[in-house]
Amino acid sequence: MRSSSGEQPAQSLPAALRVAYHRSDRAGEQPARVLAAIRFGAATSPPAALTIDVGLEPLQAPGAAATPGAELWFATGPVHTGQWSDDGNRQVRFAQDGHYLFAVVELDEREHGGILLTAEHAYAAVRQFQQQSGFPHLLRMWNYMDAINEGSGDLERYRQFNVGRGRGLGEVSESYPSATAIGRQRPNHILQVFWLAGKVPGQSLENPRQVSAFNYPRVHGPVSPVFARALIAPDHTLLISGTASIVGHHSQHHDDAMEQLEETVRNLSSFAPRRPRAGAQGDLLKVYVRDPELTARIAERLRQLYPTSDVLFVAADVCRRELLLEIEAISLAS
Ligand code: 3EB
Repeated sequence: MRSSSGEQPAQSLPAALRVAYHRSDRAGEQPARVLAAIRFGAATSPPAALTIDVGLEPLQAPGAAATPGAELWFATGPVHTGQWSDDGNRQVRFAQDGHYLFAVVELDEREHGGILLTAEHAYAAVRQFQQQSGFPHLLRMWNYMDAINEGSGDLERYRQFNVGRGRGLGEVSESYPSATAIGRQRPNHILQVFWLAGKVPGQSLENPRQVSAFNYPRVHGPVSPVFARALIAPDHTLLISGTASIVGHHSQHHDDAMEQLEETVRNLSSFAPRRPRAGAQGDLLKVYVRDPELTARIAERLRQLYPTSDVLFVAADVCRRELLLEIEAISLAS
């Protein structure tokens, strides 16, 4: 937080983020307090201050242990929860632990007049909430929506989402958070936006192999996606945005999932020098796959490449119709 009156802000080291995938066969093994549980499909999870049910189906990777069904963000201090509504009565649910805040806004497109206005209203709520939250710095955002590739040209729903997001968020005074935007395969009319914010800013990173999304040329839509390729959180955790087979701003290897995987891995590798010197813990990877049939081959290759990572697969549509998979990653600092 910026101090306007000149007093010294506290310089204590920001608390270390702790995140893990939860498997239902390990119920009862998580004694730590959970700030936020992000649950996929009909998965169960330990009690959490904030539970976010995401309508994306987890997929079983052959040979793996039980399918992880939830992503748990553990509390780093005493937890407070609340509900807040903006001037348009849009509800934000949140939980914070003194260091970090998790929050979610879920809007029904049928009540907001389509994806563009729904995104605009959701992001207006994000902006208003953030201004008064005490956790002003957006670190990581997820956007889940229906039928992301429906519509053609500038009317494609992902592009309309981008118009609404840009309008709702308005001018931002600092760099963008890392993010994911993904399509549900079973529609429920809900635009779901959830995010991690902090008291201290992160450091956003761009990928030298890719045009920054906020500088995409007009051909990808009237308003560019506003996110950073990655962000280093205050505790040095590396949060890599949804990453796909895009070089420059062009999709590569149309219709070849395994080649897209290799390109995506090269994109992820750009951030390898920025990985914190991790302890024993491996990275967390979340893989969004358009065709669940591809899970086994992708899982096998990822096991070769990242033997110590924990990988969660979900069935989902990627924001360009030719893209068959997308991967986001977390490299924990401790
Ligand atoms: C891309 O690189 C792929 O709109 O928030 C990845 C991560 C993608 C975040 C977003 C979109 C977003 O353009 C898509």
